[in-house]
Amino acid sequence: MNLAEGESKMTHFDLLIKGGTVATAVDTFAADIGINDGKISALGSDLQSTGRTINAEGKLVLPGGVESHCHIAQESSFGLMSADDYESGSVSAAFGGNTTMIPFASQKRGQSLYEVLDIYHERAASKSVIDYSYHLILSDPGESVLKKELPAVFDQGIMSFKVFMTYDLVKLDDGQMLDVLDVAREHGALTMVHAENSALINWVSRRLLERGYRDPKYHAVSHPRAAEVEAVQRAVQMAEFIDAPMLIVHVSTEKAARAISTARYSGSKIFGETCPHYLFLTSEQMNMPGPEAAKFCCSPPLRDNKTQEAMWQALQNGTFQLISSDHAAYRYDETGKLNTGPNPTFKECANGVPGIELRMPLMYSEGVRKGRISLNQFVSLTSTNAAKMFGLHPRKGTIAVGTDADIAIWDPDLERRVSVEMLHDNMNYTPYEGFIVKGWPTTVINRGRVVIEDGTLKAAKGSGEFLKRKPCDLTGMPGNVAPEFIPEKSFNARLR
Ligand code: DUC
Ligand code: ZN
Ligand code: ZN
Repeated sequence: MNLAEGESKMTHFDLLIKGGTVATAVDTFAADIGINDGKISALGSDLQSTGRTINAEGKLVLPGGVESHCHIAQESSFGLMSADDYESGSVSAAFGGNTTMIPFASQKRGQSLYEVLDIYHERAASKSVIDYSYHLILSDPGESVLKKELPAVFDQGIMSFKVFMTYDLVKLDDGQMLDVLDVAREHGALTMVHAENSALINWVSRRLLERGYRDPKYHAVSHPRAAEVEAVQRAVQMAEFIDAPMLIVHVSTEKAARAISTARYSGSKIFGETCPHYLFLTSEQMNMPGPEAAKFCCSPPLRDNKTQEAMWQALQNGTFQLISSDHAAYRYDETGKLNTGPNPTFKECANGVPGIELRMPLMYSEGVRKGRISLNQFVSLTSTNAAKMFGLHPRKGTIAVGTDADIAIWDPDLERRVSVEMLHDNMNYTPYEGFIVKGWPTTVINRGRVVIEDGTLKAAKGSGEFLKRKPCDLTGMPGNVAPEFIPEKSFNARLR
């Protein structure tokens, strides 16, 4: 139809986002976005609608964040419940620009995976305001788990799981690691690894305690870099041997990053993630007497300024595909960090720092605004790559016709000073108190539903949906494989 001058084509969209600058993992362009039935139904210029229109002039219109590493309504290995449930955790995530989160469903030893999933469905379904899935934490991969339960869980669309090489109550030995990698390979699932050498940490910890170094600030000393580097190297060898993809989570050292990059350069499917606390905090912050340093205890621990630079480089050059919050929130009181008493040793304080709401604003402010990463890298690191790796792409993680209308509208010039009061998690401190952050999401839309607007929660609890995921899609992941390299045939390939 040809329109006469001054006449515009009026269509109905349930929601129209007009006049913004859209960015995906690859492109930045001006476009209006028409949304119908929860999906993006049109991208174009000068779209007109009889339905509701949101003016996005001067704003960035980005895919909603996919937060793929957070601990929500989850007990630690010692049985301590995290501060955030699926309501406060998802609300906080949404205020931070996320429209999907993938927390953990954690198996206690002796527990069947079916029971684990029943528990977490119960915790999530009536509470989450954004879409969600889980990664399993596997602590007891016996025969029934490997042969029956894990494949059944994959059939339910839970295509990833995490294993620990440390923490006495959850860790797997190398043989168990090989067992689970083998099952993962067969089903196209992704194994996430907490890589720290358990014996090394226990060895150092015992000596520290014997010599009277008890305070939480020694936590960082008790988890030396060598513990991470050795475990990452071992995990990588196991993944290469089985020929299974592996994601090393919360990488905190330069040498571990290099091990990942070298492995991928050799053609292996090894991927890496780091977290905002390794970019913005250092162990110097723990240099205080008494229990307060417990606020910064996390594993792997905070490092130093030089390592921060190495972590930025690994994000810039494609060694890491993800920046995730590892939100593991324990309040600074007797329900959390001080649950064993007012003066915990570094061994007793719960591990983890909060950060689900600040992950993307910090990365935008310090990454994009300061020229460390491009806007498109920001989108891939916070949304698209996670959607791909965890089997949600293209439904999630991008802006295109036919995808879920999961969109965060950002005011790139809004500047705010971080304080615990402004955040929506269930915490009584933030390690980022006082940080000046420029660039915040102001409207957040999940499947066409406005979840956050004008600083207010608009979505009902329980309105987020459980997402059945596909096998992980590792095509097109940023990588650095040498073109002439011919990898040795894997163990499994040799048997074929
Ligand atoms: N380390 C973990 O492995 N999980 C939760 C938080 C932390 O610090
Ligand atoms: Zn971990
Ligand atoms: Zn974690």
